[in-house]
Amino acid sequence: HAADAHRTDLMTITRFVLNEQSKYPESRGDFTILLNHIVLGCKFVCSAVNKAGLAKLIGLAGETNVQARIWAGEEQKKLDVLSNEVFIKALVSSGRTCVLVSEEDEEATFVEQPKRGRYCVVFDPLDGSSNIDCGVSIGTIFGIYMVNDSHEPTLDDVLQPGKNMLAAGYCMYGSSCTLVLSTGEGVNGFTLDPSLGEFILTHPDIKIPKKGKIYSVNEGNAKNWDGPTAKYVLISFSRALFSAFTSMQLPHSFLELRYVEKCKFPKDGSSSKSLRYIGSMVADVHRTLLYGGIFLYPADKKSPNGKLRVLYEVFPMSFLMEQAGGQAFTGKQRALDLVPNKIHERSPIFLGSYDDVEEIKALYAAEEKKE
Ligand code: P6P
Repeated sequence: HAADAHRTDLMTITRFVLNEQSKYPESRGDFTILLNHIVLGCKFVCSAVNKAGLAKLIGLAGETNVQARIWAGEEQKKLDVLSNEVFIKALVSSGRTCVLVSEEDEEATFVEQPKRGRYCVVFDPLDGSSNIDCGVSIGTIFGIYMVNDSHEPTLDDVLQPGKNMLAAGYCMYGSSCTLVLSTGEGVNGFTLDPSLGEFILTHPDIKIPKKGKIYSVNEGNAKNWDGPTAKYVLISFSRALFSAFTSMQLPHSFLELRYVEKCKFPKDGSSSKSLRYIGSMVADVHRTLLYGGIFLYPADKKSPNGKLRVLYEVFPMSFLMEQAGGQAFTGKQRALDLVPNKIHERSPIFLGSYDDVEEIKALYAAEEKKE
């Protein structure tokens, strides 16, 4: 009967959040309604992303029917534009939002009465969309703030530090559609069951391993990295070369003791890290969350603030990492303490397993001491 109970006791994302919200007697169910509209957007995008792949196939086969033509590209809006429209409409129609910030829109959207609610949502409707054509997983990333004063919402309601977020999550569109969410009480993963059209709890209480064996960074940017990152990743390369040709270990005093851990040659002789980099943040972060390790998008000479956006990439992923027992660092401070001045501001980010991020923090601290 236990197995049957498991099969018939469907823990959908709505039911899960209702259970969580029931701990707050004052909650009026608004958050659950808001979340349901975000979930609706994710279901639409999941379907559209899958069709886009299929439509390309149909398109290639010279299919002339209207539906295929729409999807194959002639009339099809770019998927990220389409996804953005769907999320904006879903969030406004929820009647629970007042300020919306999207990666796709230069300006914030202020929701007019009578549809105005208490929540501010910052989101990237389709992050990594350049990867659609090669079938790499992409995703929607979102964060939710409570408005300071629902009568006069302003940009200040979204220019808050990430630690003020009430909830954050992402939905990854890959071989399956997985929604990972935290409302501030841990991290849970839900997988879309297409036959039910429901997200079912499949990854309860996700905890990131304390230390991992994977580092995830675009090493192609290495020539432009600043000191600590380059040393963290590249100095080990010279050790590798030296050791390979001389079968000796370089004396650590030569390489400055502070650069203790290396991605490729940890000092303590433990196994080296592997490099895994997909170039789609949701996919790289999801693997880091489940397997452990560190994801880095450092500042570099070309982009002094890194590439990733604070509000709807750095903050939600940092929120999830902390909730799962990991941490997130900008090179200067805890990522969630950052106070953005502009809605599309960027920041360097190092996030993942607690111990791995500690290593990069030590490198930056050492660099600071030298200055
Ligand atoms: P790069 C995708 O374009 C994205 O915004 C993130 O999803 C991803 O982590 C990053 O950029 C990849 O950037 O410079 O390595 O191609």
